[in-house]
Amino acid sequence: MFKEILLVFLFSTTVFSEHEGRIRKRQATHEFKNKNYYLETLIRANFHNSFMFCQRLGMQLLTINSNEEYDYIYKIITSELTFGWDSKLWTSGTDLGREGKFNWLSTGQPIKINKWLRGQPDNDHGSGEHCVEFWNNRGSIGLNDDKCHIENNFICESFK
Ligand SMILES: [Ca+2]
Ligand SMILES: [Ca+2]
Repeated sequence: MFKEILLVFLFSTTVFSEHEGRIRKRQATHEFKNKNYYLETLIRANFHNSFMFCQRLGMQLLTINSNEEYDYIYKIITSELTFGWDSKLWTSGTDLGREGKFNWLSTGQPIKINKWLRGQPDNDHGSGEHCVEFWNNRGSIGLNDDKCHIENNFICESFK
């Protein structure tokens, strides 16, 4: 019985991916309430490829559903990563469906938290930015809309 429980536990927290022809093990590195998180800090990908990468791990690109969860992710980024000036990390937030209306693509739910950096989202003054990232803008860290083709690190999540 214990062995079965252990196996279920291992299966639920360990994910595998195929990258450049090699299978690499991915381990969920953090947990908060009902979620596990995996921080992808080796690979940079555009918004869509980040989304698909998480799916291939059996996970989904990050959603943030409360200020509490935001604070937890913020703490990881600022205390455990080298997240210097102009560092960026994708979330699954996007307004591609309708300009100015931001949703989490992974769940289809509206973005309810208000953790935008000052002056954001700005859609790059109308020229078009539709994907949501964490951004270190000269020492201020928060959410920003950016061009979806930019290649960033990202965070995947799964539910326990
Ligand atoms: Ca936009
Ligand atoms: Ca912006």
